[in-house]
Amino acid sequence: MPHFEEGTTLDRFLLDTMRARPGATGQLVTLLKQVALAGKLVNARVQRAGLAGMLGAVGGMNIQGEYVQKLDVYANDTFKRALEHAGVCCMIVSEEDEEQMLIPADYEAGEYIFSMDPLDGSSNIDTNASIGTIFGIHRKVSAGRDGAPADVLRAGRELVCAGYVLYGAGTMLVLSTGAGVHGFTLDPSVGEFFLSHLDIRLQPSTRAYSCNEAYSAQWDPRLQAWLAGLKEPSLGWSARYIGSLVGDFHRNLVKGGVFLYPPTAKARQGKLRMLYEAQPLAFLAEAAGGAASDGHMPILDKVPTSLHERSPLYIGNAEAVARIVEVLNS
Ligand code: P6P
Repeated sequence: MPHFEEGTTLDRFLLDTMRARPGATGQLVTLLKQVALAGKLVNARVQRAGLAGMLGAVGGMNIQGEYVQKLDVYANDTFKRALEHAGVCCMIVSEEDEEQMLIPADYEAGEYIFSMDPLDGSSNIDTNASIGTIFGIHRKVSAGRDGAPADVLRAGRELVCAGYVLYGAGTMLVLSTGAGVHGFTLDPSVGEFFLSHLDIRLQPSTRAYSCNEAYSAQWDPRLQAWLAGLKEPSLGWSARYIGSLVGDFHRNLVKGGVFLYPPTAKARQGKLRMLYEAQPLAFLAEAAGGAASDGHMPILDKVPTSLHERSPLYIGNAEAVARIVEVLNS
C-alpha cells in the first residue's frame, strides 16, 4: 500500500491510485467524484432533517418556499442527477425505482452501471441514528449505448467498485476498487473528503454480534442454538444493533463484529437486497479480509435473477461467518 501524507483528499487519492491502472480512461474517477458531490449534497439535507420536521410534515412547504421532499426521494434524485449527465454511466438501478433508469438521449452515456440504496435506514432519520447511501458499480458487458439488467445480474465478484456514504456523527465515504478498503471523512468547513482510514482490515475473529433478536424465534433452530451458545459469560460476547444496515456494517468494519439478517416468517428470502446492499457490502467485507454469506454460499458468488432480489445476509469477521455457515449446514 503506497504512503499517503496527512491531508490527502479523495480526488488526490483516486488520481494517485487509479491513474496508473492499465487501460484507465478516467471514467471511474469521474464517477466517484460525482458520488462524493452527491454525498455532500445529501449530507447537507440530512443534517437539517430535524429542522425540516419542525417546518411542517415532510411534503409540506418549508421556510424557503420549497417542498420538503422525503429524504430518500431527495437522495435518490440527487445521486441520479449527479450521475446522469457525467458521461460515465449507462444505467442506474435504485431501491427507490422499480425499473432501471437509462441515461437520457441528450446526455453521453458511459461504461458503468451504478446500483444504489440511496438512503438506507431512512426510518431512523427521526432518531438521529446513522443512515447512508450504499452503492455498487459494474462495468457494462452488454452491447450498445444503454445498460441492461444483464449488466448487473452477475456475481458480485465482477463489481469494479463498491462503497457507501455514511451520514452519522461524522460523514464518511468508504470504498474499495478491490485493492483494500479506504475511508474518507468529510471536513464540512472546507467541503472536502480527506483520507482518514487507509486500508481498513477485519481481524479474523470477533466477539460482537449484530442482529434483531426479536425475530430469533423465527430463525433456523441451529442458528438459535449458536446464538444461545454465545451468551456463556466466559466467552465475553456483546450485542450491538442500530437497525440501519450501513451503520451496523460500518461499526463492524472498524471495530469487528458479525451482522446477521436471517430469513424470517415475514422475509422468507431475507430482508436485504442483493444488488445494492448485500453485494456491495460483501465486496467491502472480503476486500477488508472478512466474509459474507447467504448461509450456504458466499454472497459474491451468488447471481441475482432480478433487480430487487433479497437474500439472507451473514457478514463480518471471517471466522464468525464461517461458523454460522458450518452451523447452518451441519
Ligand atoms: P429490522 C432499514 O430499514 C433496513 O433496510 C436495514 O438498513 C436494516 O439493517 C434493516 O432494515 C433493519 O430491519 O427488521 O431489524 O427493522
